[in-house]
Amino acid sequence: MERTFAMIKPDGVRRGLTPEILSRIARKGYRVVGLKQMVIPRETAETHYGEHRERPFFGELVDFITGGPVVAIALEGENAIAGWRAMMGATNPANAAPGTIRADFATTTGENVMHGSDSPESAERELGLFFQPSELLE
Ligand code: YYY
Ligand code: MG
Repeated sequence: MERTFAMIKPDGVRRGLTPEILSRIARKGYRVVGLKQMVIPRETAETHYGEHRERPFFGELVDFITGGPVVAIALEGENAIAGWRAMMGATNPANAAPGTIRADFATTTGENVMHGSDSPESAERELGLFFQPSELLE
């Protein structure tokens, strides 16, 4: 069993995609062990996306991700980290496989609806950044 951090970004929440995304998670069989809607504090967003700090899109990325409520989700399941990345699809929706969330619901890299941790190390770090231990199910 593995845990990963998934997040419906502000574009997805604004467009009312939360039920669709949660339904896909349920159909896949992942267990939701943490869930909350929140506006991300700027400092948390900068930490979350710290690996991109030097990239030209960093400022816009932080503006976007803090610009409205997100839904933070802790997922549990067999191979959940890679499995959730596969369900999301490629970062650029133009390259995302048909049937993935980004292919089905997004058109631009900047507003691509979902986040998912990319490794066990990221998953642990991001879950710790967004959830208190007491907010997660056993
Ligand atoms: O993990 P993932 O979200 O698929 O992509 P990352 O390479 O980690 O980039 C994080 C985030 O940054 C991406 O979802 C959109 C944004 N971004 C961008 O706006 N322009 C790029 N050229 C690359 C990434
Ligand atoms: Mg990433």
